[in-house]
Order: sequence, then structure tokens, then C-alpha cells
Amino acid sequence: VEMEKDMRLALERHEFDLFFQPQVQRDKVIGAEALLRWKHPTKGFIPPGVFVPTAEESGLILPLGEWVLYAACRQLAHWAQNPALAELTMSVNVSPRQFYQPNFVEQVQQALQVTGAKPGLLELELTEGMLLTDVEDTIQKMVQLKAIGVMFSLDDFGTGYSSLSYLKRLPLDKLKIDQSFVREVVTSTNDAAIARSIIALGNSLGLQVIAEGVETEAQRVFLAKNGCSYWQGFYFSRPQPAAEFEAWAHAYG
Ligand code: G
Ligand code: G
Ligand code: MN
Ligand code: NA
Repeated sequence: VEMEKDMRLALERHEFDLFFQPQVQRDKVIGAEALLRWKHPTKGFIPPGVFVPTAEESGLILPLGEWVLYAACRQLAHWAQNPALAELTMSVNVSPRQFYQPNFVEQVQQALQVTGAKPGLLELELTEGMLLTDVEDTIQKMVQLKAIGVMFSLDDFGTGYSSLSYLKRLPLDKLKIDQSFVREVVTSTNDAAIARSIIALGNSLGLQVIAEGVETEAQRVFLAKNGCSYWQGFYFSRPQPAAEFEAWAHAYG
């Protein structure tokens, strides 16, 4: 309850900010994931793992999630003015509660319209659990947004319980291999097998497969050798404020 009050104030006081972590394809930056940060005036920086669950329970995730969507789209519109950044995609994490709002589709359309961001560069990250709560509603929302160009990725893939038949029905563009499988992909034969299976599954369904949590050159090489050349992780860059991300992207190519 205390945190809930703090978060309400924080929204009014503009204490939330987005950090950006690059997504790369071999030697090219292709996009960024927007990651929410709370700069608390006295407690310092609070990571989303701590406050997102509370925001989700209290319903504050609705105004907060809307703020994230607008902030990410504003950034995307800003990048559009810079030739070196104009093609970058923006991945935004969507919470279950936000996605199941009846006006979610309108909210996304409005954020795009108001900011002037290009719909084709916006990618919404959904998680397995939320997709299956109401599959028909999920598909309907995804289809409406895909019609204007918005893309969808399935975050933390492999940790949930998607049945493969649902995976086939959902109009996804991308699978994100959860970082728990990437962490020991070089040393654990099980994790290696899981990673290979996800890559094969994604490829056979015509989905782009991106590995999260890539921290070492050995992991990167393993993934490349096994048909996954989209990567995200500390090996490339930690999530950074917009200005630092932009400088990093210019330097990386
Ligand atoms: O950035 P970090 O690794 O601390 O993120 C931890 C968790 O918080 C991740 O599961 C991530 O998906 C989630 N998260 C980060 N930013 C957002 C956001 O803007 N909205 C929602 N709903 N979750 C987020
Ligand atoms: O659940 P989601 O994929 O949205 O969470 C992304 C989270 O993963 C962010 O909190 C981000 O800081 C974290 N992250 C990104 N890259 C790495 C990495 O290479 N190693 C670790 N341990 N965490 C990472
Ligand atoms: Mn994510
Ligand atoms: Na993830």
C-alpha cells in the first residue's frame, strides 16, 4: 500500500524513465527494448522487478503502462529524424492487465497517432501466460494491431506453457529465447538442446528468433552456429538512458 501511494506520486512527479537495450543482428543494431526504471527521490533507483508486480496488483500498471507506450513512441518518433537511427524498432513490454483492457488496441493506435511514430517499427512483447487467458480476444487484438503494421514478440519463451497449437494460431513475428536457457547454453547440454529446439521451432514457424541475456562471446558463437543471429544482452550493452543508447548505436553501426 505504501509503495502503491509512492508510485501514484511518482507518476505525477515524472520519476519514471525508460532505458534502452540494443537488439543486434550480427554486426548491426536493429532495435531497442524499452525497459522501465523508477528513479525514487530518496530510495534511489528501483528496478521493475520490485514495483511492476505491485503496479499490476493495484491497477496502477494501467496508467503506468500507458505512459511507457507513449514514452517509447515519442522516442521512436525522435529517432525517425536521425538517419542513423530511423530504422530501429522499439520493443515495449506489455503487462497482462494492460493487454486485457478492452481499449488496448485504441490505446496503442492513439499513442502512435499522437507521437507520429511509425507503427511498423513498434513491437509489443507479450508473455505466454497472458496469451492463453483468452485466446480469441488475444488473436483479435493482435490481428487489429498487425493490420496497421505493429509487430509482436513472445517474451521469456520456454518458461511458460504455450501449447504448440496456440503458437501456430497466434500472429507472432518473433520469439525471444529466455535468458535462463542462454546463461549456460555453452556448458549445459540440456540448455543447449532447449535453445536449439526453440531456434528450430521458431524458424519452422517463420518467426524471427532472438536470444536474450547474451553475456559472452562463447554464447554468441554458439547461437550463431545454431541458426540464431539476433541477440540482446550485456555482451553488447546494458540497458542505458536514451542519450547513451543513441551514442552506443552510432558507434556500433
Ligand atoms: O529491466 P529489468 O531487467 O530489471 O526488467 C525486469 C522485468 O521487468 C522484466 O521482466 C521486464 O519485462 C519487466 N519490465 C521492464 N520494463 C517494463 C515495462 O515497461 N512494462 C512492463 N509491464 N514490464 C516491464
Ligand atoms: O523479461 P524481460 O525479457 O523483459 O526482461 C529483460 C531483463 O533482462 C531486463 O531487466 C534486463 O536488464 C535484463 N537483461 C538484459 N540483458 C541481460 C543479460 O545479458 N544478463 C542478465 N543477467 N540480464 C539481462
Ligand atoms: Mn522483454
Ligand atoms: Na525476457
